[in-house]
Amino acid sequence: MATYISRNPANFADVVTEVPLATSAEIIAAAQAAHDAQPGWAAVPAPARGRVIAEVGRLFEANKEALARLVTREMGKVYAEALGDVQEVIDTCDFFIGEGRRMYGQTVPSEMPDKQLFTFRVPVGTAMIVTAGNFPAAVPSWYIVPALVTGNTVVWKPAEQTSAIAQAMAEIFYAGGVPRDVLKVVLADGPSTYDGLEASLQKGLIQKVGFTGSTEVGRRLSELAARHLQSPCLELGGKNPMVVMPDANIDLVVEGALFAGFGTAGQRCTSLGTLWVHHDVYDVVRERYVHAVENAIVGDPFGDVLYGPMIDEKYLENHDKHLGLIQDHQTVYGSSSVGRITSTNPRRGFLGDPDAGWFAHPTIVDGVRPGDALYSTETFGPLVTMGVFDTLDEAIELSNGHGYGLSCAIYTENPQAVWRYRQGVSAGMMSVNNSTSGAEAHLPFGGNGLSGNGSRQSGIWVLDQFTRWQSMNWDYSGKLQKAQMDLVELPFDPGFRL
Ligand code: UN1
Repeated sequence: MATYISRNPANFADVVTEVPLATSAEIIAAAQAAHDAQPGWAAVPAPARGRVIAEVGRLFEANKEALARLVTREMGKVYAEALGDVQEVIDTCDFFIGEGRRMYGQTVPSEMPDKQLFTFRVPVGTAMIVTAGNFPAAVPSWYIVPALVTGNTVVWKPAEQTSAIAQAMAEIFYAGGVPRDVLKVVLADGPSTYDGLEASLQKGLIQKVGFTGSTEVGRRLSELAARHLQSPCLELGGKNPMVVMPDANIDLVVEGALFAGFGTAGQRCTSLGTLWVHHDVYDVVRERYVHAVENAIVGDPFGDVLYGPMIDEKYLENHDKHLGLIQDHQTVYGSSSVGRITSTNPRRGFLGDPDAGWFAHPTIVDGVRPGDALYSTETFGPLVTMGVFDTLDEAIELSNGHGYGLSCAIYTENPQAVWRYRQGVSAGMMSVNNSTSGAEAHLPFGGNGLSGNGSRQSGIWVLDQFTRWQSMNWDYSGKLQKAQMDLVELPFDPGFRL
């Protein structure tokens, strides 16, 4: 039996958990159990399901610090961000508590007498949710909470790197009153997950696929779902631009770009990709940004640092690959070196023992332009590219040209620039004078183009992912009335003129 050893990425000696990995047959069995449990769960009155979400939210609140400590220990984001990750679960529960008492449908007038029309939201069935390790608490809750409150059952496949967090989360859901077959957690590798999902779709056990992760895997899962005439909920990569206009508040820019570019070691879907700076303020922004990054403290994520380790070795290897894309016309800033931080490749001010974890130097690559590999590659690590523009139209083109469209930001005091940028940018989410990351739990979250298929999570918008509209007409006239044929028309005078 294959097992996965989940280690603290800031301290390899600390084994957080060792878990058996499910085979595809076990994934199918989980899908079968969740599928069998679905009618019973849908029969629980929606307000009662809402109560369960209320209890779950309270338990996340009561366990916030304990879970956040586990998030930092197993995944490596700094503790303040880990608290935020858990807070986003609480916010999501808060938002959906009331949905059990809402889930509104409409009553609609009929075109015929003695007939009434209605619409109902019905659950899609059983969802298979596959999530990444970078937001191990918040992002799964964006799927699981609305799916459950609307009467679906869920098979959740979290990232192996965050196995202990996933198990702890599941226990909180169960303690809040979610039956065990209503939420199944499977820990598995990619190939078994794909095979298990493929077979489960084939058997009609899964009606919705949700996936947060790379564009490449999203495309494969999308193709698979489409073979079963399903439209998955996808939250994929980004190359999120931050546009700095000449009138921007430079203090805010530096602070925002530091958090957006290097928070979570750059491993957010919403992390800053390229900092596009107007040529009038280019030199000053670069100088101040480089200074801030060079002086930032990296290291122990329980300490007061900008960022901790990469999620695991695979993420660090990926980062190293991206460093290989740096071209001769570009200049590197940000640290005394690049790549892994070790005692022989040190970082000034590092907090802790660099050899014990997967830490990486922060890297700014200056001078990026369209056509460069780094212009269009999502780097998902502590690497920010910088480039210059002259006009807002050019900034819009640069923001869109790589095909991703998740998040973006503009820094300016000029409302005209804000509105023109908003209209022109293809991203699903935009910030004004704020970081590319930091979406709130009740706004639509999602992207376009290479960032997703237009599906949205969070807020009221995710309801369309986990419910389908059913319409009903009720004729109480006692005769067959034919739509579009038995017309009710009042007399009128077409020749009337004043
Ligand atoms: C993600 O990176 O997948 O907006 C989610 C943010 C967070 C969520 C990011 N609230 O950065």
